[in-house]
Amino acid sequence: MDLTTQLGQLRDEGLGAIQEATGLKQLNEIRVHFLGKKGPITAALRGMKEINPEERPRVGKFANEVRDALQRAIATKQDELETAQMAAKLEKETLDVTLPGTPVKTGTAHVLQQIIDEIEELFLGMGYQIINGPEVEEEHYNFEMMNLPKDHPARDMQDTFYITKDILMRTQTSPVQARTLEKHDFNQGPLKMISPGKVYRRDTDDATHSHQFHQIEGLVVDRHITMADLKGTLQLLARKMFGADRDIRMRPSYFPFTEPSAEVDVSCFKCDGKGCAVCKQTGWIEVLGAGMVHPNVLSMAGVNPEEYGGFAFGLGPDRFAMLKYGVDDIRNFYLNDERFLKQFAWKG
Ligand code: FA5
Repeated sequence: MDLTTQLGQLRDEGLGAIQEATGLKQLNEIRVHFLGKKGPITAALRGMKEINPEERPRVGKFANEVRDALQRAIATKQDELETAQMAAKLEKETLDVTLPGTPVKTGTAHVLQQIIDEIEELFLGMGYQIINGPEVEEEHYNFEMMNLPKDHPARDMQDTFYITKDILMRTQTSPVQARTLEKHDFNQGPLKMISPGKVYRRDTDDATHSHQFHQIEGLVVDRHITMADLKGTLQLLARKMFGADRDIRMRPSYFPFTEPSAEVDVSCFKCDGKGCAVCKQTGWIEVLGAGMVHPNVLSMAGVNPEEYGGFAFGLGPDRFAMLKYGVDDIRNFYLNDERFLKQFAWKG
């Protein structure tokens, strides 16, 4: 068989195979088979030297035409197969954009965070700064700098978890007072701050006690601060949190870091002071501790108590939330039970 006939046969065979190919892999095999280095067309071309030199240009041209025809057919088929493959894929992956989506569960601020936010907002409005302190605290700041020297009996009321002999989980937010006083430059103006955060005590958990709870510390230090300033500030706080008609009263108390010290009660919002189960028939509910900053606390932090004085208070947002929303067990705040938490979602 002469070379031209052989090439013609290869072309027909190749075109037939290409036509029938059903996949890209198969098409590639066909390409390699017919056009590859070891394929029949390359072999046929190698046989050119055997033919008559006059015939060579014609046969050579024909060989090129055969190769081009096969290449074109392969390219066309490849396009066709790829389009079909894409169409099949799209068909399989069709999305129905009108189907309803899976509802996204949105969270809300925890009820305790809501209380903290409300109190922060009130004090920010009065020009206070919000200052955070460490939860893992030095005994030095938690006790000594708060005028509770080693072996002071009042330490017993605030036993806690010790990390080392000198480092503990803070029992109160009061150490932030000392840390802030040490740094404050009174030439820049008075110090007005609140400090919210978690505190820890070795209390046995019950309906009103948790071994981890929250406090918000308040501290104002300047010249000429009086107990009337403290009372006015706490009155505002009580009214913001428990209603515009609330009153407060201050009973003498003791804290090592304030002198004089007071327990602060708010008139019962349930019975308006007449006496009910919430206020245990007294008309008043105890909500926080407060007092005038003890001169020792000032001088230990490098502030001259002859020149400066101030007030401080410490409240438990957990107890505020219990009172405000009638929650009868503090442990509910820490159980992460959605049925409980969702009741406060309307605010978050
Ligand atoms: C203090 O911790 C003082 N540092 C507060 C203070 C600051 C007084 C500045 C004066 C000046 P006390 O131990 O009473 O005080 O705690 C303050 C508040 O924390 C309490 O009124 C109560 O609301 C809350 N609290 C105390 N112990 C617990 C507990 N185990 N679980 C939940 N709340 C608690």
